[in-house]
Amino acid sequence: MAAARRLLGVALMFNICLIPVLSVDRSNFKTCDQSSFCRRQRKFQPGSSSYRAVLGSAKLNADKLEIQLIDDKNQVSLLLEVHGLDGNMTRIKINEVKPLKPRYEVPDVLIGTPRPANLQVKGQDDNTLELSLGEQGHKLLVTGTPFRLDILAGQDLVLSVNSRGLLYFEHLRERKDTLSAKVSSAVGNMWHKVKTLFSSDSEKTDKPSEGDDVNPEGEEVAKAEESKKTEDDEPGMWDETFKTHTDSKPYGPSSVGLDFSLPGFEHVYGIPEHADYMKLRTTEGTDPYRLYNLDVFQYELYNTMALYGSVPLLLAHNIHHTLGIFWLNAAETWVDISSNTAGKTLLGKMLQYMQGGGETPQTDVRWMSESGIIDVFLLLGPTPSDVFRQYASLTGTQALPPYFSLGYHQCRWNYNDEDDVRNVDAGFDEHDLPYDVIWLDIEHTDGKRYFTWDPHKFPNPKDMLSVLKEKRRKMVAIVDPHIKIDSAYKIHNEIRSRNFYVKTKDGSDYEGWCWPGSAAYPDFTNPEMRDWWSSMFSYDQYEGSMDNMFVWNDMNEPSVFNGPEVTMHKDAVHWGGWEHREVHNLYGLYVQMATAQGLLHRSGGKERPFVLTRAFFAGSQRYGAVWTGDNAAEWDHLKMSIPMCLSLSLVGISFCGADVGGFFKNPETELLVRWYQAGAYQPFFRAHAHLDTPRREPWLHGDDNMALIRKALQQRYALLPYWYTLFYKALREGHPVMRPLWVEFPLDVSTFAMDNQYMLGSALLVHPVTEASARGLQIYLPGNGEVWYDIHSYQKYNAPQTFYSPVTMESIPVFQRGGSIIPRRDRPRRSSDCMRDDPFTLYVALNMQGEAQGELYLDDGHSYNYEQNEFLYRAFNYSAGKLTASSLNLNGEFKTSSWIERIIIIGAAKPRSITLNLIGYSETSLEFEYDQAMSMITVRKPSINIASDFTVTLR
Ligand code: NBV
Repeated sequence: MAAARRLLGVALMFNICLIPVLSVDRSNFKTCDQSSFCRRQRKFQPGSSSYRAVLGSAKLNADKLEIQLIDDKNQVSLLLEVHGLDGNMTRIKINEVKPLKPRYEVPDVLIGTPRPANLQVKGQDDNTLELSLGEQGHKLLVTGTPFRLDILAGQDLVLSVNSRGLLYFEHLRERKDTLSAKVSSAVGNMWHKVKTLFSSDSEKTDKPSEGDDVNPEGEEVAKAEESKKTEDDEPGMWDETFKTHTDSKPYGPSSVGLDFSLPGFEHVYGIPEHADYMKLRTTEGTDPYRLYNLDVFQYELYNTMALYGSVPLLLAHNIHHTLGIFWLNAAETWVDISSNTAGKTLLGKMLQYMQGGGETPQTDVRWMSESGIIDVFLLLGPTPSDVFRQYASLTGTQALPPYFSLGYHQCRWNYNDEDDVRNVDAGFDEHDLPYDVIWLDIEHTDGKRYFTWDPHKFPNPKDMLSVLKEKRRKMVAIVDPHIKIDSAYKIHNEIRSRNFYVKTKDGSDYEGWCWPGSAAYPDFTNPEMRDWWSSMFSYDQYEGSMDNMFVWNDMNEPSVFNGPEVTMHKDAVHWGGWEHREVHNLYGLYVQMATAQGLLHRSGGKERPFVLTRAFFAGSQRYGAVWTGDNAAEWDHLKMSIPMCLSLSLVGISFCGADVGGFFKNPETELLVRWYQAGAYQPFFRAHAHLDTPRREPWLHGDDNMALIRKALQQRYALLPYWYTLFYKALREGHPVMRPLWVEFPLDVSTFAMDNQYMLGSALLVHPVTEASARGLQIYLPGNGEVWYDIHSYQKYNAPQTFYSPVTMESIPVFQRGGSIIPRRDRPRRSSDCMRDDPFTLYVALNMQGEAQGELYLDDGHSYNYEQNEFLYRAFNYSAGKLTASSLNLNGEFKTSSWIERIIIIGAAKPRSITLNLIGYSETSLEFEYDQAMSMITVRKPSINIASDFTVTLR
């Protein structure tokens, strides 16, 4: 039996490595129809809600309104809570009044208890309650029968809840079928038993605490209600089989769902991860967008299938408002989108509008989750940056990356041994290519036992790391969460002896097949397990590791080769007795959280970690970077990297990238070069390739192509100060680093669906070439009365305009916005660390008013000393012929020898003289050159320390 399983595992592994045809095997993954709760909910069509809110039961205390909801079909009652939240948000929770057992509420995603804000009753009639909501004059109307909520901004209705009557709440129940009832014990007793399995003094405060044992009253109520119910059991409610796997569903149906209507909105975004356009499309006639973290082998583009990560945040934008709906639920979730304008052409919509007969465009969103409660945050904006700030106040902001991690990463599956690493590293020097990090994939371990090294291929990891360290470079090694079951493997023995593995429904350690063969899965939902895992990264535990080695978590969906949909069985049991179904989408976040903690602890809390993860959830931004998994060397995959990262950026995950070159298949040289050019302008910049692909280091494609790649790398490195400043702003304000155009131009409807070009911060517009044999491309430069400058030629463009830009293989179309100042470090170096004290060039791009502003953030790039004010945050301001530099935060102080070696002012008239005023010095005149054709001034060697306040005056 064991041998047969092993064989199956090997076969599976081979399949996974060797299938020649590149397309997903859809039959491995459920459609909505095959996921019984999705099928049940979708069958439930819009109409009048059977729920009524008993307004007479309303209890209002300062920031919370509680009302009972009754389902007139079965008399089950639910409790609705509406919370006023500080910062123009509201939270709506719906749960059973007396569930048979506690329902899961997602822990560890919110960074704290959201700050409350007052709710006040403003009016009431028989069927409606009117409340004031937030500081921006929003109103909330609660309608009794049928139950619905409406939110108004002034006179505008911006969001309605349950207006389509799709509130769906499967209350927990005893199984009626007598035969099964004999076999399975009552739900409450079962829960009690499972919990006892996990009870230990290790249980801490974030475990379910209130009412988590059998609720005797609950049983009574349930029994009484049983008689009233007319619901029939449907297939899939008490067990569900998909392919060869049966989900035993010991607690029966438990799904929840709710609809939201967005009148006036035609554009909705977010809910990654899907390999699809940035603007979400209507799912009428297709499957809903699915959020269920899965290892999808050879994923397909342009569809709504689930991928490795999930963030249940949807954004809506129109010229008046930006809103967010954050559905805090970690179970399998599906999201349906419909719209009354879908399918209508722009002309059709315009005609309708001109004839005055048009209905208001509206988007409807329906969320459906397999279990848990309804816990949803409505982020009321009203601007894009308000929504980013609101979401950040709930789930935190992007961790500030160590500076090196914004450089270029060289990866493949696998660098074979220490010599290979040394040679590749030397190749970069030999060919004058900057890079920061070389990566090791699973083959570096001793038989896929993570935290170990293959004794033959990597006998002296510390020597290897030391060589890299001397060159001021780093390494990243992979640590996956599946643990080889091997009694000679320390990590396995320790986890087993501490009882830290996820359990099967029967209480034994859950086992599955993965890279090491038979493997078990640490229960990362257990805080003690996470602490222990973190401790494994200390230098004395992780032998051969050093402080320039960082980590990569793969397969953390979790991937289980022989599990249902290549993941863990939903009836597996976690800490606190919770089923895997409840926590599935959180598992990957916890793996990255524990790993990042480990890297932090190994440095005594001093050094910033770098951890890349494949699976993620809301809040993952706090722990590091995310990549888009196993893409392919195809032009469409290159294109798709932009909307995929934009969608992630919109939901707080700014540190995103796609495998440069494509993971599967072998890119033709043109595609590889174009991918480097695009990747250089995406936040996480790493080349990666499948084990079976030919080597593709930059020097293997001929000198001309290598030169093109070198140029792309150099552009990346020159802009590192700008990238770092953007990441600092993301940390502080929650603004995405890479942004859709509409975020910067929220009134320009023509940008709302654009995802082939984007902004980096507010100053750069990037439109990478993603077509084969491109001769040119259409570029749109937005902004009424604005100007833009090509960053390579300095050519000026008036906006708004769309124009055809001819391209060569050298072209990476990037434009600096008039009105911005960008600091760059233009001297090519070996790695980012080698640039630490390099001088800056300020690129001042004037707008039509002859003005410009910019910022620079600077610190040591690796520690947390910035929290103790060891940083510089500089402001540059150009107006009326004067460039001034001052501090944006006077508390910050950081010693640096970096100086300004050049100031380039673009879009300026020729001055007669340029002088410098530095506090404490007399005025000096500066040398400059003027390029008439480009209206460009180059001020040479002003020789000012970057920390100094100064004024440069043009006369
Ligand atoms: O560890 C091997 C690969 C890795 O290179 C890739 O980046 C991951 O996304 N890993 C997946 C496992 C198997 C892929 C077929």
